[in-house]
Amino acid sequence: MARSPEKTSSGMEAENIAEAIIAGNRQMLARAITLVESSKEEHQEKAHAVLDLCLAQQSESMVIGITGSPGAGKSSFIEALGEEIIHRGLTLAVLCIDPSSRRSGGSILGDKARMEKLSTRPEAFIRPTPSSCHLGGSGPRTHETIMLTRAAGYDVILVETVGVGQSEVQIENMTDCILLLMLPGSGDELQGIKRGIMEIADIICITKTDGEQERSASLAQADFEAALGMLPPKYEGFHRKVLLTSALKGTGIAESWEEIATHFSFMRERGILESHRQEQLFRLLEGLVENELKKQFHADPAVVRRKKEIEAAVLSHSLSPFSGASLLVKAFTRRR
Ligand SMILES: Nc1nc2c(ncn2[C@@H]2O[C@H](COP(=O)(O)OP(=O)(O)O)[C@@H](O)[C@H]2O)c(=O)[nH]1
Ligand SMILES: [Mg+2]
Repeated sequence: MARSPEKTSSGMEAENIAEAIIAGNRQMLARAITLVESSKEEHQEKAHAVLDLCLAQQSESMVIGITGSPGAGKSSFIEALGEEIIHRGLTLAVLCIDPSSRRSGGSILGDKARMEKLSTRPEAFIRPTPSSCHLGGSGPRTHETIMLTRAAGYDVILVETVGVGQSEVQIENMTDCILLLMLPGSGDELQGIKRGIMEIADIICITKTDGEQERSASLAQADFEAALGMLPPKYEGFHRKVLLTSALKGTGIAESWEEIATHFSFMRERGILESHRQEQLFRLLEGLVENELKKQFHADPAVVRRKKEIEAAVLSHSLSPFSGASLLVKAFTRRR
């Protein structure tokens, strides 16, 4: 497709940016992600041009979500797992989209410190929390960031995210495999776990099973296994495991990687990986169209003009919500 050469702030053309990303230039990847995260329209246009050019180069990256409550030990686990991944001769990108990191401010630094070893590795690319990250997990920008990172050819992409609120669906929509990290706890504490997050997890890792926690860990393991047993299987024929890990001692980390690899083999053999990715693209397309339509609808002058009056009519029971919605949509579409 012929494109007019759109310039970035630094004057580079989309073609050159995409080429550099595909060639493995990390600075360019980081800059392209910043472009993607920018809310300026000209940056968005440029970002989309780069993304289109990167589409032909999507590598077979394993996209893995690492989710769990703040403080569950995600960043520390990623540091340990990252070392294991590199040790096995693979390259790795880490995308941190933990909204709690942004809220607590200081913990972005904390994350960097926690991934200190990993961030000095030439095999690893670390991207901390984007400034545009909103509560509820990752927005559509994460999809774009993952696409750019895949074009850069990383074997493994780890996405750190807090499993809160609506974000479960989003995590599922952009990863191939989900690890749920849980602190050792049993009985009553299990009650607090959201069913939704347990349902989407492919592997559960109980973290910090060292020191004082070592004794309660196997009890927690049995409890989590029982809890999983009560849920329908995520994939027929795949038994979801509960592993005991400690980033501090380095235990259970190699085992976690092996379980991830087993899960990917399972998905590849059954054709699930491909169909899951196809479904993700389909849902992304649908979601983006819906978002854009919503935006246009709410910004439409005719809608804005009539909205208050129709809302008031609905609230005072003089108009049904059905007729009200129909009138508003008509006000929107008649202008087109
Ligand atoms: N004892 C112990 N502490 C850990 C372990 N992993 C993380 N921590 C501590 O738990 C706290 C939260 O860890 P962090 O990785 O930032 O959790 P995140 O918020 O889920 O990313 C930090 O103080 C870590 O030092 C572990 O394996 N053992
Ligand atoms: Mg963290």
